Amino acid sequence: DDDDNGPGCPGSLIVVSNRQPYRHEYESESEGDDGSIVVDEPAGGLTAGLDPVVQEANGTWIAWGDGEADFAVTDANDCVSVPPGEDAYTLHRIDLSEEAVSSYYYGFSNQVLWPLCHEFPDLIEERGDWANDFEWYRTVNERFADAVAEHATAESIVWIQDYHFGLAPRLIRERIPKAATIAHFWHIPWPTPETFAECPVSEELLEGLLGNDLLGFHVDRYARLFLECVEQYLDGAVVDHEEWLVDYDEGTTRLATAAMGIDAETYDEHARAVEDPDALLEEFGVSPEVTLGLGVDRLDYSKGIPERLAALERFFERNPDRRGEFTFLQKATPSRTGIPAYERLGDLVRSEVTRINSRFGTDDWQPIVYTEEYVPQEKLCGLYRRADVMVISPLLDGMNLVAQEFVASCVGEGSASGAAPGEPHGDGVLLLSERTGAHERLGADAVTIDPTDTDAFAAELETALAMPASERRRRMRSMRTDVFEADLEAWMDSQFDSIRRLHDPSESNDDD
Ligand code: ADQ
Repeated sequence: DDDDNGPGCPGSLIVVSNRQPYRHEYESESEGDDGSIVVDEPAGGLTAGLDPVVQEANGTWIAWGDGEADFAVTDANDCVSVPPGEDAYTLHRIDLSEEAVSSYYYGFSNQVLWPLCHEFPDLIEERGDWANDFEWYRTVNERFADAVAEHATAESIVWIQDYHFGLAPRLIRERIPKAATIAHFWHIPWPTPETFAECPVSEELLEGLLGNDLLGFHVDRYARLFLECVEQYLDGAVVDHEEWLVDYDEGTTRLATAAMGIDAETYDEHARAVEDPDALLEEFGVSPEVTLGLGVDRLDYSKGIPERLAALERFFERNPDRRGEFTFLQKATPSRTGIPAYERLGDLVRSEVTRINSRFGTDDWQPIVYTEEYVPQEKLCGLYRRADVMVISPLLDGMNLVAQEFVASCVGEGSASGAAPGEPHGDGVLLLSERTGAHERLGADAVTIDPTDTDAFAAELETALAMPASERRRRMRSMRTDVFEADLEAWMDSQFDSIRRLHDPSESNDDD
């Protein structure tokens, strides 16, 4: 790649995220080791994508330092140089007590803000003790802001990731030179004003976020909802709905949308490297003969997994000829375990799978094969490649990267290399919920579903399976063009462009 076109950061970069890019662990003693340290590298997604950018910028990354060996390898200031041996940038780890994690992360972040932004306000009430959670959330945001202040100069660009840091922008603003830039990307949806009324700390949250110079969302809709919420819930804020600007407390926050992408080439390459996708199926006990439906999600109530199971049941009711012929493989990763809503969801999903399988299953065929096993990325790409239909049915999802991963992995036969959308490609069909950010990008070529309309959902599954090969291929080619063009690097570039324009509005690319 040409350096000039890469996502170069226009300043000295300080990334703030909950998750850290490198995790140091003691090697397990069963391997006969006496405590030497091994390092987990960024596994995928955002951390893996940002890591080279921070390396190139010789920047700083501030994150929660989970992992047992973290503090054995950091200096007195909790900093360590990464990647190991290369020392390209500073990783500053924030050590959090168990109580802090339980309240800031499991409590306020994931039992107040997550359900709020995904339109499940009833779950906030279930948490009950949000006031204590919020105190910890503020404390942790302060500690991150203190850490930023240790590194920031007037040239710094502080780039904050996600909903774990809603208060941090203002706290950082109070602590660092005025000329430094603070930008933030909110990876999940923004709720409607009606739902936002259920936010127990609406004013403080909005004030916190308006400490940013730039606030990014995946799609325009979330940015507009944010502006509406500011207008309704924050006295003294002046909202410019045309220019997407908010003036508040002597500062101005600009909103921008940038739909996050994936490292499409890597998925394409992994998928091409799989020698025999059918053999993968056998590992899961699925006959290589079947027509394959696939679901891949974190076990989260926002992902619409029970709704998907209901649609599958309806599909098998209506299509007896598909019994024995079509199998749905659902890969689910337990997530945020211990939170009651997540435990209930896991129980419900497992019992529904069992019930549907006992209703339709035979000695040598199960309609749904469900696994919570860890599947490495290379194999996941093989499953995406083999899938005849990929089902993505969230009730609400900021973007949904799995949809893009499926498309990038949908490679065809007979091509050894060459990751590009036009290379021989497969003809899997994407069933995609209209309530995902990804739908704004892929909706025209995916088969659109409303996850709550069971009959229509089941009918769309039939449509997908009956679609002529030529149409499947045309749709896939078009989706691949989007996924390869608007990839992870383009997403970062777009953020950095927006930052450049904050300082010099003439540095504008194609404005929309
Ligand atoms: P998530 O809610 O985690 O992310 P998503 O974007 O689909 O949702 O997935 C994140 C990553 O996890 C993907 O790389 C995917 O491959 C991996 N993953 C998910 N389930 C898996 C499984 N069962 N096995 C293996 N890997 C799995 C949040 C927001 C999204 C937004 C992203 C990025 O909720 O809307 O797209 O952040 O902004």
